Amino acid sequence: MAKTALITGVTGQDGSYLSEFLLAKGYEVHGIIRRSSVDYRERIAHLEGTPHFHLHYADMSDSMSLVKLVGKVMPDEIYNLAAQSHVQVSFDAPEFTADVDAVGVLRVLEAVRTNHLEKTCKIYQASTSELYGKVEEVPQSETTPFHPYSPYAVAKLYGYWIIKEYREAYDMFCCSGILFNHESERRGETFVTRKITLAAARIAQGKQKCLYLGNLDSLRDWGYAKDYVECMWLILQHKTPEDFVIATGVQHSVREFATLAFHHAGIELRWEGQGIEEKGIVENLTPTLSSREGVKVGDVVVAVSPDFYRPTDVVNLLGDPSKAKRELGWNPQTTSFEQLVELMVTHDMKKVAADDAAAEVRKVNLAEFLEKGIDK
Ligand code: NAP
Ligand code: F7E
Repeated sequence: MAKTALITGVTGQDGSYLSEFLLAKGYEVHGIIRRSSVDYRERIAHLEGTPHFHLHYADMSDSMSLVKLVGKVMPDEIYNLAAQSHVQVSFDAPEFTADVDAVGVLRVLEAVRTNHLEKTCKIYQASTSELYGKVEEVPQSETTPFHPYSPYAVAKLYGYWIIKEYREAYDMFCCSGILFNHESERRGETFVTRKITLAAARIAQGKQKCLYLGNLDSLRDWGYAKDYVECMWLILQHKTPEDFVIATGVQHSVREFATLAFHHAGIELRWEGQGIEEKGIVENLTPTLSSREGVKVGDVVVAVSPDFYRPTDVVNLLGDPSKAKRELGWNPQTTSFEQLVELMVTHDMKKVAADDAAAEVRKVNLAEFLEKGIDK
């Protein structure tokens, strides 16, 4: 019989890839959506209306909605991906972040117990490398001590421990995947990688002058989200409920990401200055770009702004994926850093060009509208 999965955070980057992955495996997939003034859900629009994919209104801050939904769907597996997932935003909205990212996990666990599903329903919790925060060792593994360094990380630490507690107290199959940063063409546009790939595409196409970033020295272990959702599933298929670090084991700086992204957009950068004064300057352009209006050799296309510095920042993340490799048979190198950057830039070059085409159509429509005076 087909298994039934319930995904919280189905509209997010990971939720959309996980839905595709589970549908391909023959699952009946249910996802939680919350009321928004905008009805279009970009990442899952292509799945809506297809058989075996079902959406329900609920909210991580509303226990009753979760209890009722779990009772209705009776899932074999729950993937708890819903979160206020932006670290910088967690400094601006710490209480909301705690409610959704910490207490929300407890609400899911209690919804399962209230419906007496604790012996049949497995739960995956979206934990994070941010738990290591102000790191106490490099690389970080399942045994590295935690030192959370943002309201987001502190909330996620509660989620990690409450999952462990329910596993031991009630013998539930619930586990945390401690995932390091994973990116994609569907990554939110204010996370640093996507901010860079979109800006590189816009600058290359003469639509933006300069990209402003924060800490260029920050180091991350960046993987591809599509590869990582497979691990979420593998963790729940493992014979015993355990926590796993999911990472590539390769580290790069924000500056290196930007250099490579601009390269794929046709712009070679050189870096000058230090700290807040550092600049990314155009050293060279590919021949197709040099004929374009806008960007030219010598332009400053990357600058540092204090607006993007955090009160406390996590600056040295590097994961050790040995356990996942050994026990789940997962390959952390499926998509390399170089391939990841290239695929994101290729996607965004097309997106920026298509957005322009769409804007042109809107302009024509607007011109027609004004000419015909439709509202008069
Ligand atoms: P994302 O794109 O920001 O998606 C977050 C999802 O949570 C969205 O579907 C969002 O719904 C939903 N959500 C937020 N608040 C909610 C609420 N109150 N009730 C119901 N749903 C709510 O995040 P992601 O990158 O896919 O990450 C998935 C999970 O993994 C998150 O828990 C994140 O913290 C964690 N994580 C991510 C990474 C990474 O590098 N991507 C690494 C480690 C851990 P809306 O669309 O309505 O906003
Ligand atoms: O920042 C630095 C910033 O916002 C990465 C979430 O998915 O991964 C993500 O959290 C680094 C930080 O991701 C800018 O200071 C420099 O050191 O892309 P990010 P994050 O904070 O690592 C973890 C694993 C999660 O769990 C989270 O849910 O880049 N940085 N300049 C910048 N960051 C941003 N956003 N914008 C900048 O302009």
